[in-house]
Amino acid sequence: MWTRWTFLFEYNVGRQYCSQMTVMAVVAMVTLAYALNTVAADEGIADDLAGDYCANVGCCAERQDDICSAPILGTRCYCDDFCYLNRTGSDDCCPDFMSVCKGVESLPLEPLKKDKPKYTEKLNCNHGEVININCNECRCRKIDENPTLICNHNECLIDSSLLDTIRNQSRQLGWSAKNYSEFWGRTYEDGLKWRLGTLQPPEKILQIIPLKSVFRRDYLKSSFDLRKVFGDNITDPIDQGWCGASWAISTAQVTTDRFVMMTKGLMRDALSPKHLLTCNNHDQLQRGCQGGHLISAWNWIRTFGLVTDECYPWDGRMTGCAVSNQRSNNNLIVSCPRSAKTSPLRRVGLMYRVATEEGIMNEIMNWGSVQAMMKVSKEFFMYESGVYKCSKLALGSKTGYHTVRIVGWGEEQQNGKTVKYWIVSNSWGLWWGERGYFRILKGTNECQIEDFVLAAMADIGNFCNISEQSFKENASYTLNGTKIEIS
Ligand SMILES: *[C@@H]1O[C@H](CO)[C@@H](O)[C@H](O)[C@H]1NC(C)=O
Ligand SMILES: *[C@@H]1O[C@H](CO)[C@@H](O)[C@H](O)[C@H]1NC(C)=O
Ligand SMILES: *[C@@H]1O[C@H](CO)[C@@H](O)[C@H](O)[C@H]1NC(C)=O
Ligand SMILES: *[C@@H]1O[C@H](CO)[C@@H](O)[C@H](O)[C@H]1NC(C)=O
Ligand SMILES: *[C@@H]1O[C@H](CO)[C@@H](O)[C@H](O)[C@H]1NC(C)=O
Ligand SMILES: *[C@@H]1O[C@H](CO)[C@@H](O)[C@H](O)[C@H]1NC(C)=O
Ligand SMILES: CC(=O)N[C@H]1CO[C@H](CO)[C@@H](O)[C@@H]1O
Repeated sequence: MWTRWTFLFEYNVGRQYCSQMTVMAVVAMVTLAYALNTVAADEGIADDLAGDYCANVGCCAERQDDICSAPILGTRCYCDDFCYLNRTGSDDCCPDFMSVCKGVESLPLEPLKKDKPKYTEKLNCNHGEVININCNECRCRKIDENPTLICNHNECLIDSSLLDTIRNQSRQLGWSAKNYSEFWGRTYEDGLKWRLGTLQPPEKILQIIPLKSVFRRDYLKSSFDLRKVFGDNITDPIDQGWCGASWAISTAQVTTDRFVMMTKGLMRDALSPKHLLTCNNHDQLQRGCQGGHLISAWNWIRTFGLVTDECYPWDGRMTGCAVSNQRSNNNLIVSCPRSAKTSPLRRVGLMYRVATEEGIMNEIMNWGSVQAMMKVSKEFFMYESGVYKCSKLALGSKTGYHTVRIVGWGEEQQNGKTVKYWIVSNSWGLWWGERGYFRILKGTNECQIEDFVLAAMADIGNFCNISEQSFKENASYTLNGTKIEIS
């Protein structure tokens, strides 16, 4: 509900031009109808969004209560010079103010998500000049003979004022924020679309009954880090680039880690997220760089398998599937794209869900990293270091689903208190966060990170002779009340 109202609000403050109003009104109406369920979709446009404002109420030089103003979406808009000269107040001009009162030609009708022009504070500019302010393009136009900068007002991925706030409060927050040059100049919309990439699972899937793991509490240490146990054999965070592939990267990397762990480092080739990204689309549900479902990804590795990253390397791009679906040698080997080499196909068993703080810890300690879905909001993109908490700083801005890889946990002292955290690999490259990783508060389901945690056993089939003893020992899971033997 909240996000819908915010959405509405966005269009409400962006109502500068008549030409765009029609589109906005339709969007606002759809949103309203959706949110309140009260307005029939075909009843058209709300009365106060219907059209002429200043054309009806007239234009004024000064603000006078109830003159030169009109009701709009639960508030009032104005047709006086005050509405755009008073830059400290809210921007409250009527949609047709510029065209009716100032005689400025309307901008051509454009798709909504593109330009939503707005005035900025900066008034001095050279006529015709085009400059970029963060993620917005501004053009200098003459209005009343005054050169005025007219800008888009996209929400930017690096939000300067949010950055300031976090920097000022980083001691209390326990984490710090950074202006990443890779993110500067990009819109928040781009961030949500191309830097995340996990399609929200249906309710039924979210409620998969988690495995009951059997473990001894005193066996769980207060800190554990797969990177310390396996060193370089735990693969570094990959940079997904501007491709919503967190679903593929996290699944491939968790699978890799599990092979490393369960074969004690014998099978340590990084597996190919590109293989998953480009080939796991036969069911039309996966959308490549526009996101994917985790369940489908795991099923695909279970039934087909993954080649190594060396065989089909990551390049951050969606292309056609370049791995043949012809398997040879007892279904375990395929040829690599554009080379004479072959690669083994690594597979996993059935995917399962892990729940509770201790259950997740036990899982990682025994079997390797796990995959976790999380709800990401704007401030997360700016995380630099420390123990991240899903703060309320960006409340009201849109959120998106992302998938990451939990590789361990630990604790540290903050202002005299012990703070427990997860150690998590992101997929934005080594330049982001703590060398590609971040830490996040543990045990409090921050950003829903403990809600939907998935894993699968590596199918180490013909390697059982090596690690059979070690991996049979603790294989006492029960699924939905039924004991599962791992063999
Ligand atoms: C600007 O508008 C706001 C809100 O309408 C008002 O509180 C403020 O006093 C105005 N500022 C100036 C300089 O007139
Ligand atoms: C942050 O702190 C600086 C200096 O103390 C101050 O000027 C600025 O207004 C603060 N910004 C925010 C958003 O709190
Ligand atoms: C962020 O970094 C870019 C360069 O990468 C710089 O141009 C911009 O001014 C910085 N913004 C803030 C708010 O520090
Ligand atoms: C990690 O890989 C190296 C080879 O690159 C190997 O020599 C080493 O034993 C492995 N370490 C662990 C802890 O498995
Ligand atoms: C385990 O089995 C694999 C494949 O069958 C074989 O290549 C390997 O030599 C065996 N290892 C041991 C220690 O027996
Ligand atoms: C779990 O058990 C319940 C009741 O015994 C059954 O209805 C359900 O289908 C089972 N779910 C799975 C995934 O096996
Ligand atoms: C191979 C392995 O991790 N074995 C562990 C099984 O669990 C017991 C305690 O429950 C550990 O002592 C073993 O090291």
